[in-house]
Amino acid sequence: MAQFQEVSRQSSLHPKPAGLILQYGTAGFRTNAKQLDHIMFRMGLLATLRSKKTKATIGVMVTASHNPEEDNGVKLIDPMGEMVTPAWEDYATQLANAEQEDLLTALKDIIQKEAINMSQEAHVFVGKDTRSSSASLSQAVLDGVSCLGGLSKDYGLVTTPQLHYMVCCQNTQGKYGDATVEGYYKKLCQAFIRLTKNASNRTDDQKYLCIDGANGIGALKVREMESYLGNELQISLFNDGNKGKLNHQCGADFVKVQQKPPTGVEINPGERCCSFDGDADRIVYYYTGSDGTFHLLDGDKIATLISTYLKELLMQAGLDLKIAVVQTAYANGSSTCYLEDTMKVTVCCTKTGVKHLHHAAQEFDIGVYFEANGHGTVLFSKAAEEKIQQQAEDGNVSDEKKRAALLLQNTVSVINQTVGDAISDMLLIEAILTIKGMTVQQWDAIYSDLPNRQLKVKVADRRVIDTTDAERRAVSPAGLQEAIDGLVKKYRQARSFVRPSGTEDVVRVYAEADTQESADALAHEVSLAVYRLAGGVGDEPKPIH
Ligand code: 16G
Ligand code: MG
Repeated sequence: MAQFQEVSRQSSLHPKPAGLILQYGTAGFRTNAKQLDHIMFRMGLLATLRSKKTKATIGVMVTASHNPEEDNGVKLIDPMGEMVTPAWEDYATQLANAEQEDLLTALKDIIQKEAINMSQEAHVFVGKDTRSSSASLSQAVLDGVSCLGGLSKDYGLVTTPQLHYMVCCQNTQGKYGDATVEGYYKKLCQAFIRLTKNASNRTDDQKYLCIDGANGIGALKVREMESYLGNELQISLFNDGNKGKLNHQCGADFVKVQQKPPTGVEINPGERCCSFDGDADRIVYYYTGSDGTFHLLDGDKIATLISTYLKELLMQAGLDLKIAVVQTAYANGSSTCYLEDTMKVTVCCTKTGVKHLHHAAQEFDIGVYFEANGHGTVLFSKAAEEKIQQQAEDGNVSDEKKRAALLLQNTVSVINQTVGDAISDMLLIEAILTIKGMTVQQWDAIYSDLPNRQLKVKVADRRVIDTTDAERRAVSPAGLQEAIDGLVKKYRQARSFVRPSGTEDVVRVYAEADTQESADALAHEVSLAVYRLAGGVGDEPKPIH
């Protein structure tokens, strides 16, 4: 077939370095940009097959999120804007690792296994972040698509969640919105303005927000969006990419892991600030106290704020919809207690990685999912959306119920349900704080985080660690879980778990306890146990000072 000849011809222009093996990780391929040209070309091929198979538009996003500028990566997006289904992650890995001369065989193998009709049309949306390597890498994706006769639309510079949104809009024939960046801004900003415009006593102070754009795509897109917001939000944008380096000492991951403010941002005590990550699918908030202390409001605090707000509105609207919060093992123990004991909402715990949380959240009328690192969104079932709409339009309900239902309706519109979205989450959080007349300090005071510590341990082969119970318990190597249990018992309100990272060649260790000293000591002792029982390499972990 001519298509296969074209693949052979073009693939020699995107050759795979012999012997290089890469895995489709938690969120796609991610490594030094120099190793990725063949991967991108091949993901263009795979996206085209996926499109033929699903008879729908597929997305390919070129980004390495919060990784350093030198890295890059690729994420595949399925028809409803969700992350690609796990079976196809395996195909992605197979195709990526086929040696140059075996590429056609690997491709034909997928076509045969999935019984793909090669004469079916294919459509692929492509987007990229601001990395210097992204331009040529996204061209490699486009080359892959055209080889197999697929039609592509290049959105150029967009955030990851914007591309997810476009794919969903396209495949729902515009029901979710217009598949344009302008359509995205209009939908979100109009909903935001409707949510905030009637809020009483809103002061200029409350409209003011300081954003750390991580020197990435999120900064560019916030600038683009500003004109759609009118005067409803006054943004000071820092780390907009004009001078600083992408993700370097800034961005959501830096702030969350280091538990300190990013560089390049002028923060006055008490001011509300937020940080995006490098592809704007994560957000964390923070402020500093007048004594200089740093206060982080992470994904758990965000989930708590959103679910409290939604629960109140549901009650006011007289709607009986089941709301649940989905977290991972990294969720601060205080947040889980607060949600279960005080708020009385269902809490589920899944494995790390957005696809797991997203999947679990789909089981409820309203599923609020957030990772502690700030990735998350809210999913509304179709039935829930319909009930909300009915209540908003029903002529016979009380004014109070109607008002609440209208707020819910606009809340649905401000949310990007396809994936966690820093811009959409930010608008939602700003709207909630406005409607509730709440300061960032009051939000922070809903519960107090337990002190915690995250460490990483290098081992010869991190696959020796196997976990169960949503990664909260280790089943191998032998003796490790018993050792952790013994250590946890020494501290108060303590909890600890270990898991192999899905994005880095390390084992991650998490510990929390009643004081920072205890959390630090526990994390260190558990790291030592991992080092000894799971084949640690290099120097033994040192205590934290
Ligand atoms: C990826 C995941 C994120 C997860 C992180 C864990 C997506 C879009 N991103 O960044 O959800 O928290 O990996 O990394 O799924 P780790 O396995 O190295 O700890
Ligand atoms: Mg990201």
